[in-house]
Amino acid sequence: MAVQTVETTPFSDQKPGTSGLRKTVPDFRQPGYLENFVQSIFDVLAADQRPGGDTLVIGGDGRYYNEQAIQIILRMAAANGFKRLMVGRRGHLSTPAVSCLIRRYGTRGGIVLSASHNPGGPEGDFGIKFNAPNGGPAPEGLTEPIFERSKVIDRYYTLDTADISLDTLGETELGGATVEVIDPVADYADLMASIFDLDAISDLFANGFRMRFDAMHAITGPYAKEIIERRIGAPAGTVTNAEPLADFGGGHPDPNPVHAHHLVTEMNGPDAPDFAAASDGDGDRNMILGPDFLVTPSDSLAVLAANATLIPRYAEGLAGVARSMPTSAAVDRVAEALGIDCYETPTGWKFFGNLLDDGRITLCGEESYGTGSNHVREKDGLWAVLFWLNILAKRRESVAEIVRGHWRRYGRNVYSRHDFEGLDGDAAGRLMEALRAQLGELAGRQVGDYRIRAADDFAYRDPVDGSTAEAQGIRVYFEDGSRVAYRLSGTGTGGATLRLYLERFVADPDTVPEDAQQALAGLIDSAQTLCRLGDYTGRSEPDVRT
Ligand code: VG1
Ligand code: CO
Repeated sequence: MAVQTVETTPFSDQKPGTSGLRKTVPDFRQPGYLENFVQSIFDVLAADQRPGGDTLVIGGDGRYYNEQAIQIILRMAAANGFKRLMVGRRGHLSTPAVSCLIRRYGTRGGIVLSASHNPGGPEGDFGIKFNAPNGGPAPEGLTEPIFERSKVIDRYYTLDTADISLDTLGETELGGATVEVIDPVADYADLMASIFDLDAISDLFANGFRMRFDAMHAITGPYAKEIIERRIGAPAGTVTNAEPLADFGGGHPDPNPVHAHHLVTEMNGPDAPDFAAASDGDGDRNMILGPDFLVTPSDSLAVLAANATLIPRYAEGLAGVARSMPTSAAVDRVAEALGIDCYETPTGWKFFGNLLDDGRITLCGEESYGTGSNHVREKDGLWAVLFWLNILAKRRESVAEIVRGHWRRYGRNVYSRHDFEGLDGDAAGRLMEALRAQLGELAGRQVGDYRIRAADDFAYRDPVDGSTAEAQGIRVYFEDGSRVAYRLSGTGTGGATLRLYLERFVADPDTVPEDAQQALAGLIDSAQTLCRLGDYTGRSEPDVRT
């Protein structure tokens, strides 16, 4: 089968953001758009001498355009000389499952098709991300050359062949490559069984424990059905909205109190189960709830770290932990008590990769409902849910008892993130630039009830390879130990989103209202005043509070 060389012209907008290239479906359907980006990846890999085989893992979250994109990528990968292409049945693979497969089979890497928590459909969002041989999102040392290549690309390679069926397991030849359609769930489910005490969790359910897992019609449905219902034996119906749909059933596959509101309502109702959880479009995020109780992601990371030795895989303890800059310092307090290192990294999972590879950390997480460990190199939604289930099976306390007990022991980092969406991009940029311009003069300034102690623009130097990342968000520290941070989102496809991260430490949790918005009211005012939010954006109410 002859390789075709197709002439193309570059697109100027293929710079990867926080998590790969995210654009709308119509953007991706422009002739050559997907092809240019994929060929840019392959050209950089061809020039790159890092180890890795001739095998590539390919899969996505099942959203609209998933399968068409995979057919294009399969032909291009074969034309570019890959020998083995592992694809999930129907083109389905969760992001953590791709990471698991790359590591288990030692492949050259993988391609994930997803726009994660962004809505799908013909007018919705799509995305593509390359994962390196360690299983993790490509670091900037790879994404920058890919972007540079995309600016000058003038040809791509493909085959003139029909689509191949992805519906049945097995192998098909494709122009010198073997396409292997695999069960998307099996390897991942085996990995989970090797980490957690599934028998203890089965026993919990046998004693009447009730749970709701909401897959939000995204990719985790089949994974949760297999692990929670079949292997653990939770009652049928524990996993809801389990069928992955191209438009996520019209929903917004973002597990937070706004987009998973029905779950919050159920957990506040009279017949609430003991535990509830949800995951996002591509299965790497998690939301954890108990009856009348929502666990913030920052607290969740701290609780997992403090209870890690209850889990078989982490029984020997943790090497260290890491959190992204905007994430609360709750886990820092646990690390201090355990006498282990705690790293603060820029937003985005790619920054945890070196710390995990180098054995410096075992657990890490972000405030955006992402938690993970060294078992893969992505955040992992279902893993976090199983971690909580394992803790609950061992401690036999409620979710709220565990978190309130944690606060009493370590103090509470009261936390919230406020998102202002759909802003004019220029106005949002000016707001950030104005803040940056005054960083040197902020110390000592009184803003409302709060006096500023220090402020900076977060810059990171990777302790393993020395690479640097500048301008990762503005941090403002106050005299009482509170902190606010300001960042623009790097995952959206329309307008700008300003994220305001608010954190206040209280040694005694009983001295503040349990509701974070109430406990943070004064800080919220000061944070908005300091950045002159109203002047730049005309806004004072966020679209989403998490
Ligand atoms: C958001 C989150 C960030 C996360 C990223 C990818 O990025 O804030 O913590 O790593 O999404 O998550 P941003 O730039 O919009 O703040 V996923 O689940 O979309 O891959
Ligand atoms: Co995601």
